[in-house]
Order: sequence, then structure tokens, then C-alpha cells
Amino acid sequence: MNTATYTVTGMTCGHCVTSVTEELSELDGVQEVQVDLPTGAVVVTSQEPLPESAVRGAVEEAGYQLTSAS
Ligand code: 9UX
Repeated sequence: MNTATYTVTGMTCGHCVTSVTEELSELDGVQEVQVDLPTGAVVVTSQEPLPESAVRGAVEEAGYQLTSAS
């Protein structure tokens, strides 16, 4: 199992959190998505490491920006 933490900017409410969570959950192998609204920290647990481009694409599809990955 792989866990990665990202920072997403632009989320301001619980619906934003739902949108980001749903988009990221659709990526192959994603098991869990945890979003902390106040900080924008997003922790994604997946079977294999995810390409950053895929994560960025999902976040942007939801309407937000990926500003860091680790
Ligand atoms: Mo409500 Mo969150 O417009 O973008 S869904 S603030």
C-alpha cells in the first residue's frame, strides 16, 4: 500500500471536499482519500504509487489546484 500527501488549494466548503474526494477515488487503485479542509492536505492511499499527472488531472477536473505533492 502506498500513501501520498498532496496540497490542494481552492477548496472552501464541504462540497468542495466531496468533489475532490470523488474525483480522486475514481483513479485506478485508490483505496482511501482523506481531505483536511482547513489546510488543504489530501492524503491518498493506493495500491501502487500514483502518477502525479493523474492526481493533478483529477484535482483539476474537480475544479481545484494541486500545489504540492510528497
Ligand atoms: Mo460551494 Mo465549495 O460553491 O466550492 S462547493 S464553496
